Amino acid sequence: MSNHSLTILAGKATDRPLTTGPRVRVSGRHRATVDRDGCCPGKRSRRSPLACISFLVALAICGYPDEVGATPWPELREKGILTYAPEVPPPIERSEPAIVSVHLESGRNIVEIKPGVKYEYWTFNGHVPGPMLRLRLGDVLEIHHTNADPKGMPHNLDFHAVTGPGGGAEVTSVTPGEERVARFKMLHPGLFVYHCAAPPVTDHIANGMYGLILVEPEGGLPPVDREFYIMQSEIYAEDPAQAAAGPVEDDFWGDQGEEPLAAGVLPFSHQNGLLEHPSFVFFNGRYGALLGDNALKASKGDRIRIYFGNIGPNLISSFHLIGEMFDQVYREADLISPPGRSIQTTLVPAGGATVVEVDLEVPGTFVLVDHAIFRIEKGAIGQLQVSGAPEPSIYYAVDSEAASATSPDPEDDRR
Ligand SMILES: [Cu+2]
Repeated sequence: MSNHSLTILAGKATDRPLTTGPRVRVSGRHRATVDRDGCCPGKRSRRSPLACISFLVALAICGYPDEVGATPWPELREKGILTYAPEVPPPIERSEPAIVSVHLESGRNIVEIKPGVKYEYWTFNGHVPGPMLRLRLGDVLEIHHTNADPKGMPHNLDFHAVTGPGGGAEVTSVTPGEERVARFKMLHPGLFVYHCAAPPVTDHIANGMYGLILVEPEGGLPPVDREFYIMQSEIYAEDPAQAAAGPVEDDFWGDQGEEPLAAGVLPFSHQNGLLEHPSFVFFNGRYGALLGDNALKASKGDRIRIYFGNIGPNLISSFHLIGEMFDQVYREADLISPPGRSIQTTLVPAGGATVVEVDLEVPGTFVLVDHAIFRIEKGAIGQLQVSGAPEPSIYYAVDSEAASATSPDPEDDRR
């Protein structure tokens, strides 16, 4: 007895006819139909030939045994702790590998992403970013994936921590009402992104379906005082002027033909994604998620660790903490090699992550940014509030009288 799955890949034509299997309905942009002759007929009559040819197409009939009798699964079994940004699951105390069971549900949620601006996110467990998972090298992630998408769209899970086709996407694809369960052994330590990879993967990522999974190395990570989860992302919304001018012709898909949204909800723009022209760049899914009352909080003397992911979908992040150096940077979230030290700004690729540690010697408010600095005006800004007594030996404002008494005449410097 085996299951079968259909995989549709965007951007590449196949010379193989789709001769196996029944007529299949897929999400591809987002209601296209693929049938036995390999065409994409029907709904998208206005789709450009380029899009029709290049959309899709590989049909993979894969057998996955229902039982893997001889597989030596870990004897320990536990329920994974899921947390939502900026919270991080606690360090793993056990030294033996375990089967870690986690339930993720795909869905939608209309969120006020900026005061007065609403956006319909596609979500895992109702949140953007999705929950953070924490395992240890050698653990087996047992993922239970269900789908509650009210618009009937299939979704799946591509974990960058998973070794195997699609990072698990092939065996976790579900339509509403279904549940699929898969087990993946963690072979590499690191901090990894996960995302939905259902076609078109561009839209599923851009609309919010992503999160982080940490796989601790053997022996765990050094203890720190506080840990935080931050995810950078872009939103590609339709410009109001574009919307007023009528339907947008998309360079790839032709007529976008998006489903209507509730009044006051900002429409997604695939075309602006193609142009790499984001409307917003956020930390943790919305403007102000890390500002004011939502700022990260720590105390003078703490060592903090930030798990920072960048899902893109297009931009590379220049992650920087104003007024501090990263004492340690696990570059590109490599938790095996010795970390870099005393680094001001670190690059985080789209679909990548980093882990940084900072010793907080001085109190005050520190600002997190993508140092591609115009992006702060698009939302890529947060705060870290550090409490504690002043530390004048490190940071001290010398008043003007004292300065004149103790410093050389400033005019000297101008001669
Ligand atoms: Cu999806």
